[in-house]
Amino acid sequence: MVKYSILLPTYNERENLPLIVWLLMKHLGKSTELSSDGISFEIIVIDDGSPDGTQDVVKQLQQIYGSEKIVLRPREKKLGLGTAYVHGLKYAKGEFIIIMDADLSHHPKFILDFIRKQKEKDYDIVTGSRYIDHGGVYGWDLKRKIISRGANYVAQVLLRPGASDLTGSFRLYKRDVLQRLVESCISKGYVFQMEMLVRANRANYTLAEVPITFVDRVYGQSKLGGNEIVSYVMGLLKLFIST
Ligand SMILES: Nc1nc2c(ncn2[C@@H]2O[C@H](COP(=O)(O)OP(=O)(O)O)[C@@H](O)[C@H]2O)c(=O)[nH]1
Ligand SMILES: *[C@@H]1O[C@H](CO)[C@@H](O)[C@H](O)[C@H]1NC(C)=O
Ligand SMILES: [Mg+2]
Repeated sequence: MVKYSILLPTYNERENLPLIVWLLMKHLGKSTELSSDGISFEIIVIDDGSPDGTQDVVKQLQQIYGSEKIVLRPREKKLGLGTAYVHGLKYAKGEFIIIMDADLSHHPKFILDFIRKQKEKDYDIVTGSRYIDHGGVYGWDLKRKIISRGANYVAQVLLRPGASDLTGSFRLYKRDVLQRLVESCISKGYVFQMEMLVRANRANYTLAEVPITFVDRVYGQSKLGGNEIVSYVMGLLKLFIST
């Protein structure tokens, strides 16, 4: 049976984690048209020493669901998302890897769409897109919508990446494809997600998109700030020059 490893990077997600895990069980653990007794999957939580006690919550969830299903692979301190994926990948047992945010912005119900799409043509990557039909963003103010759209538009023009949503981070990868891409990527922050797709495009990996709706987090704080925008623009230009 094909196995999927879900990588959940967390930093201060104590409130969100029980709900996201429950939703994952609800949507993947039951019988669907894809599989009569649920999808075979594991959840790998990569927590970067969250001061809010996220890891205690993970341990409680392990009591409920088992430590095979919920795997905790913590790190000492906040080291960033890119290296969190590399770290989680080391322990992943699945043939396919799903990356998603743990803050409920990415709803687990879409994972079945990713899996179904991947099977259609044995795609290397399936990426969630907010910017195709039936996709969307909820809960952002106009300013943040404009920043996100603008960032994506400029990147489309400069990089021609063959994907409509570059800065999103809800994706399914073949395990070895993710491994190779992640090793070749050097960016941080939002540029990292974009670099992954640009390099995938340059390496001719096959990619498909599924629409997702993104809902802004209710609990906790987002990492987007003024610094993020400056480093996005710098990173984008670097990619433009180097790929
Ligand atoms: N392990 C780890 N997770 C992180 C780090 N920064 C953010 N995250 C997690 O990555 C996901 C996306 O982060 P978030 O701040 O919501 O980004 P945004 O949605 O783009 O504003 C969430 O699940 C965070 O908890 C980090 O440095 N290390
Ligand atoms: C990708 O495909 C194009 C067009 O078929 C080809 O010219 C190019 O050499 C390929 N690149 C790689 C890295 O395989
Ligand atoms: Mg978020």
